[in-house]
Amino acid sequence: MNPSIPGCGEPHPYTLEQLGWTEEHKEAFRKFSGPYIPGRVACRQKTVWEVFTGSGPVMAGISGALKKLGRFPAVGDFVVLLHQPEAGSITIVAILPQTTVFTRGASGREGTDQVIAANIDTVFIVTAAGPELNARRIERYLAIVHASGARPVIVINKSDLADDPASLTGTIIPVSSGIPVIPVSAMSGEGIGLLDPYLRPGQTIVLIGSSGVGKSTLINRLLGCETQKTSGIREDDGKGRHTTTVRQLFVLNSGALMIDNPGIREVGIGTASTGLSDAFPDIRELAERCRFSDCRHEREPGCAVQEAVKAGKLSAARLENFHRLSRELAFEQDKAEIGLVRSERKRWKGIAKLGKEIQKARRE
Ligand SMILES: Nc1nc2c(ncn2[C@@H]2O[C@H](COP(=O)(O)OP(=O)(O)OP(=O)(O)O)[C@@H](O)[C@H]2O)c(=O)[nH]1
Ligand SMILES: [Mg+2]
Repeated sequence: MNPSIPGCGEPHPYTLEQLGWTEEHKEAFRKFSGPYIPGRVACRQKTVWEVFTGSGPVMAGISGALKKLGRFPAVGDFVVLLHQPEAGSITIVAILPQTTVFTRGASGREGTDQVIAANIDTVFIVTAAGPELNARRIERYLAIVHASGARPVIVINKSDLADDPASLTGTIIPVSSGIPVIPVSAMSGEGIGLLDPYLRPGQTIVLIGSSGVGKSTLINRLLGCETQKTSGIREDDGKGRHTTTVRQLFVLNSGALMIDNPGIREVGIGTASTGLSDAFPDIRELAERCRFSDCRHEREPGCAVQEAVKAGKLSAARLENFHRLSRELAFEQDKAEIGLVRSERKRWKGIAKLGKEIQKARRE
């Protein structure tokens, strides 16, 4: 038991700096004075948020104004709390500006990406030895992580299951474009030290990856205790079988902050085209030599990308995945645009209605 860790004993208060609070946050918070206190969202349970403040964790709801705006704080967000001891309530009234926003990719009905976590420095894309190890899946993850602004790191877990652990990186390095690829065993602890450079105090890391790759086992290893449930027996949420069902932020022994996630079954590509371009820098570079600047690298004459495939310099499967993700991106962008038009139309209808009411009131 480590009593300084929530879940391993009594939760201790962390200073705001230990929670990743920077000069920028301090500056943004300056306009709030009086009964307001800052904190960082550690967990969300439907309509209640667990927030770590400088004097310990609190449970809070959100203000009606935030609800109306559809602004729901994400795990990792720095928020402003209104503490009213006489009413016995603590309410989140504002979300401080986010440095990075990591989204699920697929946009919702209103065309907005679903936020997984905010203010993330590094994303550990966790995969595992065995059939899970798949270059195409990693390309997809890289595209969404690049779009978030956070730094990606690829972690291949369960290296203890591989006959030749060194060979694990061989499948992934060709698609990683210089991104670190680190084989580890969360179970035995092998290779865990290689993650140290990313686990500095105040740094925030989010774990993403399919269910069962060992994200929670990795958290437990880094916490030094069995806080997160990891058993092979899983709760069925109707969409798949996940052991972890809520997103949660932990403070590690190293001082880094780490967010565990329920396994992601399907990640959408999102709406930012920069992510796709950054995940395929080889194609981006080749495309500069295509005859046509708007070449789609399909059947166009003078296509340097197709030529590279023919010459065996670029894998056909990689190009095929690039095409698949590009189509998805175009679809998501269209959906987002339609969502924007819809919400704009709704806004104008509201303004028109208000105008009519004002005119009517003037006549009366
Ligand atoms: N052999 C081996 N098994 C591991 C390792 N890490 C995790 N496991 C096992 O893999 C199973 C799944 O681990 P979890 O940590 O629950 O996986 P998860 O990614 O958190 O899964 P979800 O919460 O469903 O997303 C458990 O039975 C773990 O004991 C490892 O390094 N080696
Ligand atoms: Mg888990």
